[in-house]
Amino acid sequence: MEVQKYIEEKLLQGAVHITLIDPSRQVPEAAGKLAETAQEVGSDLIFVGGSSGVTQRALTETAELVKQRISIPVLFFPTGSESICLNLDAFLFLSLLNSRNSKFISGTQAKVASVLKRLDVEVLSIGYIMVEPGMKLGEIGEADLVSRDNFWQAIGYALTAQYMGMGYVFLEAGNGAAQPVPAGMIRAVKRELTVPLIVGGGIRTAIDARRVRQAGADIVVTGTVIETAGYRERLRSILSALKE
Ligand code: 1GP
Repeated sequence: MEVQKYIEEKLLQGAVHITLIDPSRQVPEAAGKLAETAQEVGSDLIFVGGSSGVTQRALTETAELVKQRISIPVLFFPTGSESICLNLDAFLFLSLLNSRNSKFISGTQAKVASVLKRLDVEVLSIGYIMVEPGMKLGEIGEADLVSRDNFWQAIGYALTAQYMGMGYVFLEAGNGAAQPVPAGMIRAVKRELTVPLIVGGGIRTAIDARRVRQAGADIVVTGTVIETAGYRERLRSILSALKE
């Protein structure tokens, strides 16, 4: 099934959860195991990517081992990496709308678009918006970060994504952020949108997940939590807060 259809169907049942696996944080076998746990506890999709220092080899091997061990869709998340992975279930076609560098808005995308077309890879178009603190992802993407209290700016970028025809809006606080995107901002953005809203960065506990979901996130991404001790139980409690 197409990934987009799969997500649409999942959204009809409630919140969607995505586990982000960073190939630079563990060996490929361990990444496969993490993905298996994520699927077991109820994650709906896996993103592979999200790191600056990942080698092409680590990325490819991780992607392969993750694919082998699970049946939920695996998507390539191309932020911050020069490496690329084309053989997954879909490719996140991200445009970092608040970057100061046009390379992250459409430049790199223009270089890979025809390859994706020729390989007939499914793409999901996403308006990616970096909110403070943005962390490493914000730095690499040369983002002009949306301040945490500037709801109007977040709404402006989110509607820009929607009016440009993008399928999803993604509010990102950054990998490893101390706190998620503020609930008030999520609520304000969600009120204006008709496309699904993805929220990621800094979501570590069931309380965070519930707050983000209740504010209006349709899709919630967590990464770091799977790299910490007791991750199975932590992820399980995040999932039950999201799916309750
Ligand atoms: C993916 O950056 C997030 O959108 C993941 O962030 O590692 O803080 O969960 P965490």
